[in-house]
Amino acid sequence: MWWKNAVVYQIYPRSFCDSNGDGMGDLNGITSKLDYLKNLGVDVLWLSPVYQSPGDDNGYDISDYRAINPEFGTMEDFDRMLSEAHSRGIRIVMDLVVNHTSDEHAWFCESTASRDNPRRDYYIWRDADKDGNPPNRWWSAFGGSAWEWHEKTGQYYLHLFSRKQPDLNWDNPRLRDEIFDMMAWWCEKGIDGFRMDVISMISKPDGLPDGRELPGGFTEPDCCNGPHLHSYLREMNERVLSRYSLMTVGECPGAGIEEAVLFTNPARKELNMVFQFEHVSGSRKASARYDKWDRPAMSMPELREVLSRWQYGLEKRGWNSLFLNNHDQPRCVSRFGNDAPRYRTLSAKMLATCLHFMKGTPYIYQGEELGMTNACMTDISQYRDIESLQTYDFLTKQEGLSEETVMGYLQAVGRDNARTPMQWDDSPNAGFTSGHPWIDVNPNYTEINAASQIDDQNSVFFYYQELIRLRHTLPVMVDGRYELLLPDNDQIYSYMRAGNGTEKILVFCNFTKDPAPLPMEISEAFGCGASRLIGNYPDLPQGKMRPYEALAIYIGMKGNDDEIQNEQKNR
Ligand code: TEU
Ligand code: CA
Repeated sequence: MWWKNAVVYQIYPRSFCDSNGDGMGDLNGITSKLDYLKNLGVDVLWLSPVYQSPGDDNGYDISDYRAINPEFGTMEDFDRMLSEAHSRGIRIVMDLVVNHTSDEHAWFCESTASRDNPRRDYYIWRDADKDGNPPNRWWSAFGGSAWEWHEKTGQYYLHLFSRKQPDLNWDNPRLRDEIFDMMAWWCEKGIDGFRMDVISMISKPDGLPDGRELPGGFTEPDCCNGPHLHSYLREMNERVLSRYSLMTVGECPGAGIEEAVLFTNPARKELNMVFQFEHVSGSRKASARYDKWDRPAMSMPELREVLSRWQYGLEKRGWNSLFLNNHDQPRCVSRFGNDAPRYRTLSAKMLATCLHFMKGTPYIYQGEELGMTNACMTDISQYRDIESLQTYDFLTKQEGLSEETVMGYLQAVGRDNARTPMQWDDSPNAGFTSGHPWIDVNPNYTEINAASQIDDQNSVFFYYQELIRLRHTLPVMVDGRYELLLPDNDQIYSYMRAGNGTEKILVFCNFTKDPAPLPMEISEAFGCGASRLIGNYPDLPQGKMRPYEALAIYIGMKGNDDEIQNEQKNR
């Protein structure tokens, strides 16, 4: 199971590297940066969608699964990128978006042609109720009703996301056949796995019942973990996944630990791992009328409770994905750390330490390895994400919230924060494009960019490189059992990874800008021959942990200690 030792790097292609000056990242841009990624040390690249798409949801609205969006290049460009990655020992995982297609997909064009078209029920159609209203009051994730009226055939169709993303009807075996054929087609091309977009939503609840009440008279579409979900995944595994050496990760909104075990328990032959969202959904200790937008940030003790529960929960029963960032989340150094210039590098390294020493497969989102921060977009015209734009309209126009309040929400947790161009160097547009970028470059690119970090031993890049190297060389970092330490400390998140024998790693992370009393476990460990694995200060803490200090120490068989210390000396 190669993916248990792997570190995955997520690329958002449109914002990664533009090779032809049209302001849009592309496949040849990715190919040109494979040596950078090899140097970082990552094993797998997960590409957000590059398939043919009108771009309503930046490619998560696919109109042809077997064609490359010309904005990103050609299928030849894709094949070259794939073989260049493989020649460097890097694997490629594609984003599989099969809960819905674009409304410009040929299947939907047929489905809307007539009520008796053979592909009509590839999608989810329902009659209006007696008053002409939708069959239920479900809310779409991007605002408004989850139902769109289709005049020509006189029915509503379901779209849990944008109206240009009609949901597929997975209860239709012929639809499943077409999906599995398409997946096999990509596997035959030699890709190494799939990240499966909102895969927990593909089986809709019988009768499509209204969920909990939401603002605007809508209700929650309770579509996660539906009645046939696991049988569809077992069918997918049997007919496609089991026939190739793949890594599969399901994006599973609504999945708790027990669902995650059902997805990832190897005996069940479904998926290798899942993305759960408890730790990136804001504090559960406060109510929020508008969910992620006005939900207060999670405190470290809350974050520690969630992450620890998942570490314990999947031990010997499944496998965790470890992430604090992706293309839908604000930048972790801004959300969980401190992006003020004085603390940005320190807190970025601290967060990386906290995440990477846990049990599971770590995911690095493009730019996270540089400590890239949230963008500061002050005008709604700078925003590109359909979720941001439709939320802005709903909250200002329907809910009457002030522009200032809503812009504050977007600046804090909007998805555009993750989608500003990768910052390569301090040349115009951060070296991302020689043209006009599709979205503004974060102005701090002059201070935060790859060129200034790849040779700097104190950079965030160098620190991630070392964390990845440690994961590739320390089996206890992959297999060791997780055990929480200092459970009541409200500044320091500390845990242990225990190997079979006496081997263990102790991790200490001060999540605050205030010094914290030095845990006695640190001095005790060094008292019995521990060695420093990595830390974000040049020397060991004396008497207290310093602002955002992170420290990982190794206690193991004597021989290994000497090896580790020699390695340290030689670096
Ligand atoms: O995201 C699913 C999802 O739940 C997101 O809506 C996310 O939770 C939300 O944006 C947080 O505010 C996947 C993709 O990652 C996302 O980019 C797509 O927009 C969405 O599915 C539809 O394909
Ligand atoms: Ca381009």
